[in-house]
Amino acid sequence: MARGKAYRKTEQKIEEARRSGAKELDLSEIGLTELPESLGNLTQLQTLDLSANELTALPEWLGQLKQLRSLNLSTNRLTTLPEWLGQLTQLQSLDLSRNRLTTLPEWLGRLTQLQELSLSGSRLTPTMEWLGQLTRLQSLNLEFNGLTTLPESLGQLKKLRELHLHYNGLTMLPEWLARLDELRRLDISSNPLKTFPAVLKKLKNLEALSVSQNGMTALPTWIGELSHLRKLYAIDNRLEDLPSEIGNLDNLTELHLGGEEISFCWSHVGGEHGNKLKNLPLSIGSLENLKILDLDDNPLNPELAAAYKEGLDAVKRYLRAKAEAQIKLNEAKLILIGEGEVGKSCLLGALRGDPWEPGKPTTHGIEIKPVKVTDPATGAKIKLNGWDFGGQRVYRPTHQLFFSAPAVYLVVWKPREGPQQGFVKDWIKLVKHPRAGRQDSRGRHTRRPERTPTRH
Ligand SMILES: Nc1nc2c(ncn2[C@@H]2O[C@H](COP(=O)(O)OP(=O)(O)OP(=O)(O)O)[C@@H](O)[C@H]2O)c(=O)[nH]1
Ligand SMILES: [Mg+2]
Repeated sequence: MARGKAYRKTEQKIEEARRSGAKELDLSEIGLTELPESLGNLTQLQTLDLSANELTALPEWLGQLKQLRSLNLSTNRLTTLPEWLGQLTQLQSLDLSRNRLTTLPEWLGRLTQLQELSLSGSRLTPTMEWLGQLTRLQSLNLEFNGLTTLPESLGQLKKLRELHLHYNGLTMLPEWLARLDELRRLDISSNPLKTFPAVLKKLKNLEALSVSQNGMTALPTWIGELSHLRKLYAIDNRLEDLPSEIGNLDNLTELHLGGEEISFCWSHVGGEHGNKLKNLPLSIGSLENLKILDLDDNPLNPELAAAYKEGLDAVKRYLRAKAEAQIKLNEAKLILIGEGEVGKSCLLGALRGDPWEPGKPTTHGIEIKPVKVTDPATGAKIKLNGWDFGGQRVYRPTHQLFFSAPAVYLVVWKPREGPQQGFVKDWIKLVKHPRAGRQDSRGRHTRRPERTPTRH
């Protein structure tokens, strides 16, 4: 009989542990319905794993194992917890998840040495004041409990570093959660939160965060302030855009926005996938520590989709290239042209705010001097590089070579003598067709179509 076999196998394991004086014993996944009494003699045991069996009750004599530091009772069929469990005050780790418990007794609050407690799938109620007594807790698992609010006593667990709230009914996170400022890992995936909880802004030490499967349409810009964040999971939401501030998360190694991994504990189990991202903020291209970027199941634009297919480096390259193309230099070329002695150099000096210089000498070749101006619409500072050409005819053929660049062209003439005398039309023609009629190096006339400069 299968049950008899499991029982005998267990007895053997117990006997081995007795002989070797083992401090740890793994009796998980054996199909046990009852425990051999010989287990009660292993008083030296510090770690006992009874998970994934079919136990419906725990025998009284198990309470003799007073040295136990870690007890795993998860995935059994326990309906009640015996009171002697409250006497195992050395316990640092207790896993009661996935049983058939209807209530959790208050005396669990006596286990004040506990650092790790798992109550996943335990039909919890939000009124569990005894939780607040477990002030040494560093990790608390409350997944799969249908909680619509959190027990306020949680706010007293100042040492908590890890909190698992996956698959509950939370529509908001309370403000008092900010007291848990030691929190490093927080899993609030698979809740109906809808919006990114504001209280997270205060949890500055967060290193791993999952907000997957919450029906969120946006991530806040202040997410960039959670500077310790290394892993961020936001899959299966309705995100259409990401804030560019995500690029401030220098420590980010993993960003999950797509398919499989819901959080640092859970993978996908059916339902809707992905988000609605078409683009990514260009700032993501500068996240040097990023090693995993999951964008599966998003309607990415064709360019980004192609880069994503190639891998993370290609995505980063694509984003960086796009960012470079968008850098604004706020510089422009200002080219002053016109006949000799019409006042080009003096005009450039006046634009620069230089003092008036009587009897200014003629310009030989080109002089380049900057002019600083402010855009009246945006207040942006713009640097104009003023190119002041000598107007004498002898310089003209060489100057024309510069007339193909995009620039602001300023044709100067003496108003008293009029535009005709200043050959204004000819100068404009020269700017429009800089190389028309020019001779090539062999002395032939060339009339090739040229790139037209930007004219203003
Ligand atoms: N009265 C008057 N004289 C000016 C004005 N602007 C320039 N001048 C004089 O005109 C002369 C030529 O001025 P420039 O600014 O050197 O002329 P330019 O066009 O740069 O001359 P090139 O460099 O030879 O092509 C100088 O002697 C200036 O003093 C003006 O607005 N009014
Ligand atoms: Mg001059």
